[in-house]
Amino acid sequence: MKRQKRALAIHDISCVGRCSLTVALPIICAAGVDTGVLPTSILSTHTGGFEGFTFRDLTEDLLPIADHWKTLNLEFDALYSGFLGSFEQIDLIAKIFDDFRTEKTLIMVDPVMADNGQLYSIYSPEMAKGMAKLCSKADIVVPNLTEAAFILDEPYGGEKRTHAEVEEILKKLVALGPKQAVLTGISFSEGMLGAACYDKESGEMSYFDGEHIEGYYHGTGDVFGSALLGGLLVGMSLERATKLAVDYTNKSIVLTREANQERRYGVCFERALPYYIKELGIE
Ligand code: PXL
Repeated sequence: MKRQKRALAIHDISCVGRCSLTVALPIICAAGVDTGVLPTSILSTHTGGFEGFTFRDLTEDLLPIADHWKTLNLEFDALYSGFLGSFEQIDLIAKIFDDFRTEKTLIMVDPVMADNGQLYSIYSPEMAKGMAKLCSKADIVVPNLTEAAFILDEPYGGEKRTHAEVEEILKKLVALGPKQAVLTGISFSEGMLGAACYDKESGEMSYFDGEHIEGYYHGTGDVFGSALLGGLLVGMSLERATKLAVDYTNKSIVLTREANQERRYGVCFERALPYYIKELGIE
């Protein structure tokens, strides 16, 4: 049997509402990867649709946890960051990337901070500058169109885009430092929604989409990013992993619609896991 890979997921724990770690952990594990967690904060629910959520910032815990791992000589095949608990965490996570980076480590940054043209309620515009810095340290970045606009300090132009516009955004993203970029939430044609990926070295750009299901489904960026990472860690190409992440996220949304479930509770990604595992080709 092949050596089992180990990943570290650096996101918040939103106790209810299926996003961040409650999504990343099961999906990356489903790819057969030993997945550790570094929680950036703990919230009773995510911030997108519930009144009165609690929020505990874990900024002070990040380095002591990572320092303990250093004493164990722990190594990771992937470091995957998402929603951060404070502005200060950007520099701390950049340091953790430096401390745990080896030849084999894939560093993936999802600059979780905004959607639909707007920053999430707990973030200020300075977060965008910091996230751009963190993205420069990554091997691969996975923003949605809104986050890409904030990172590149450009106006958000909506989800309907031409291939030429998307190409320009992807090229600007890799110019920040990463080798690869995947842009999500793009609509190239009426009724469709998907993602585009770009590899700086090969110059290859690919686009994948599926039926655009109306309404805002929470946590889908985390489902997408986690599925993408799982695919990359089992050895899929960027194109194959992006296509699988698009299809898996889409299936999860379709199942949520069929179950007639409240969208703020996230998507039924669990029910699409058998499909994901089958497509990964792992036994
Ligand atoms: O899915 C992104 C996300 C993660 N974590 C928290 C959030 C959000 C989006 O709103 O509020 C706490």
